[in-house]
Amino acid sequence: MHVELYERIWMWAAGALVVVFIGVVVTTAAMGAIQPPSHIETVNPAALDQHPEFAAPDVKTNADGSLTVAVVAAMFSFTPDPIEVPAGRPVTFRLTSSDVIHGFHVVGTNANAMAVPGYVSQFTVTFTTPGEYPIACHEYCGVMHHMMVGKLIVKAVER
Ligand SMILES: [Cu+2]
Repeated sequence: MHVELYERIWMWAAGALVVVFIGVVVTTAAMGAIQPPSHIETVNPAALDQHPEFAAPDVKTNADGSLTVAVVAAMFSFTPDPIEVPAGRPVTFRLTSSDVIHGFHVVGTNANAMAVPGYVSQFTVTFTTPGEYPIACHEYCGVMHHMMVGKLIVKAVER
């Protein structure tokens, strides 16, 4: 079968791009740079008030000194608010929403996730710099979206 030269060049170029893209995904995944959603945990958004963790979301200190923070986002606030954690310790956030999709971004840090009704979003971050950080909702969630701000207080650890 005869294939024009330019056609052949573009076919090989497209094939090479596919190989490069797959290589990038495999390499970064193998080196830990990609963390795809690994923990698909569902929750009934209509029954959060009876949920053992999300009925009264709060900051809990684990036996190893790390912390787990359950957060419920709802129009137009985060609970708990403010969230107080110590600096220098791993903090695992577990987020969900009771109504619509919200965002959860601790401004100035890489703590950033979506709070999706029906699902638990989990990520772990260690805050090293004490201070007060605003928590912004970054998914448009309704007329008062721009007022949906929480606060994270990172306390200096006493020595
Ligand atoms: Cu919002």
